Formats: sequence, C-alpha cells, structure tokens
Amino acid sequence: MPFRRITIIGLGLIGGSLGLALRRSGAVEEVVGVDQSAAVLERARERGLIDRGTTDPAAGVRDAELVVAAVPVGCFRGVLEAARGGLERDTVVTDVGSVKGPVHAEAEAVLGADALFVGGHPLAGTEDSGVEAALDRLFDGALCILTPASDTPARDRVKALWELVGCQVVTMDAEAHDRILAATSHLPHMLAFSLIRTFGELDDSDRLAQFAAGGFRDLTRIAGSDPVMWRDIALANSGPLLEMIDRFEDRLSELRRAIAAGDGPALQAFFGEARTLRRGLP
Ligand code: TYR
Repeated sequence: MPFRRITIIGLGLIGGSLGLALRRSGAVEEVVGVDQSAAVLERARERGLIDRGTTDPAAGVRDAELVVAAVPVGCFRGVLEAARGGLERDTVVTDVGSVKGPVHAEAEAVLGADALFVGGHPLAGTEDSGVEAALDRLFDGALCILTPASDTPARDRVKALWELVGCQVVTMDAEAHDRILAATSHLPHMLAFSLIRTFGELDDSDRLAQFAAGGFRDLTRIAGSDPVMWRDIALANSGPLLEMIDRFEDRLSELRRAIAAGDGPALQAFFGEARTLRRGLP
C-alpha cells in the first residue's frame, strides 16, 4: 500500500472529503480522524470518511506516516501544539489552508525548523462547510498548490497524497501563493460578502430578494461560506489582501467617475476590456 496510516485533523468539508477519497482509493491502510466534536467523529464513521476517530490530537497522530491539518488557519497553531506530543521525527505534516506564509512560520515555531512540514492548498471547495458537506469527488481534477517550491522527500509524499485523490499538483513559494490567492480568491470573497451586505441594508431587501437574478446569484454564491474560516484568512493574509482591495477600489472609482460624467465611451471601453479578460480565462 502506498500509505500505511494517514491522520486527518478536522473533519469538515475538506478533511471529510479527503478521508472519503482516500478510503475510496484503497491505497491507505488506515485513515484516522481527529475532531474536537465526538458527534462529528461519529458521523464521519457512519459516512465512511474515516476508519476510526478520536478527540485527542496527540493520540490521533501517533504512528501516522502523514498528518493533514484541515482546520481554519487561525486554529492551526493550537492544533499543532495539541498534536506535537504524538508526532515522530519522521512524520510528515501538511495543511490545507488558504494562506501559506503565516502557516509556515507557525509550523516552524511549534515543530522546529527541521520538522517535515509541507504547506498544502487544494483549490477545491463549495460554499458549504462541515462533515455533512463532504463530497467524494471534491478533489477530482482540482489544482493543489504545495509550498515551498524546493524539492524534498517530504514534499514528494504530500504530492503523492493529493495525486491519489485526483489533484494536479503545482509548487511555489509561500509568498507567491499568498499574493496570487489574495487576487483570485480572497478579494472575490470580500466582494461577495460586501455585495450581499449592500443589498441587505436596503430597507425593502426582503421584498426585493425574489428579484435576485442570475448575475446576483453568481456573484454572491461564495458569500454563504464559513465566517470563521474567512475571518482567519482575511487576518492572516492582510498585507496582500489590502493591496488587492486598494486596487479594486481604484477600478470601482474609475467606473463611478465615468457613470457620474455620463461618459459612454469610457464605460464601453471599461466593459470591453473586462469582457476580453473574462473570455480569455483558461
Ligand atoms: N469555497 C470556494 C468556492 O466555493 C472555493 C475555495 C477554495 C475557497 C479554496 C477557499 C479556498 O482556499 O468556490
């Protein structure tokens, strides 16, 4: 078997889906789940996401070949501290967080600079969260980013894990990752949250909700995402995210000026360039 024992800490949408896909692969002898909720562990067992579970992180990671922390970025450090007693020197540890720079710093602070930590980020998910939201084909064909870019045996093990569940793996430095994700994921989520709040503050938004059409629904789907997860991402990636928010404000101001000035050619040029960019997406 390619893997003997893999422990997943946190059985939400991502951890649960990973467990399901690993068990389905038949390439892992045992998938152990760790969660702070005994009820979640029970459901995870019922749904076949894990072979066995425990609420004790140190006990859960004992004898694991690979440990995957699938918790909100703000919980990562605490979870590592709780698991540390059960980790061996040769246990490979990885995560799934949307921000990588701070996670690397925390892994080094808790586990030491020579620990086998590899940052991971599968670009997969839905706006739903929790163990009930886990899907068995969530990672099929998805991209998974590993950090850092340097080649190590530990990174090869984590690469093998994600390839096993159908991901295409790419590697880059944490700093490059955090800037890219600020633009492609974190800013869009901030916009979705703000857009629906703008609508919600209208006096008659309840009555108007029935008229929320396709564009509004497309743009705000991700506003249904987990508030704790997004609080942690916004705080952990504040530098790159603030830069993207400033850039977006510039574009929105440009649009506002053209509308206020009744400048049709400027609006048409703005929208035309946007259409070219959108249609050019791979
Ligand atoms: N939740 C997002 C969606 O529904 C996907 C996502 C993927 C979000 C990775 C964050 C993340 O780090 O489209």
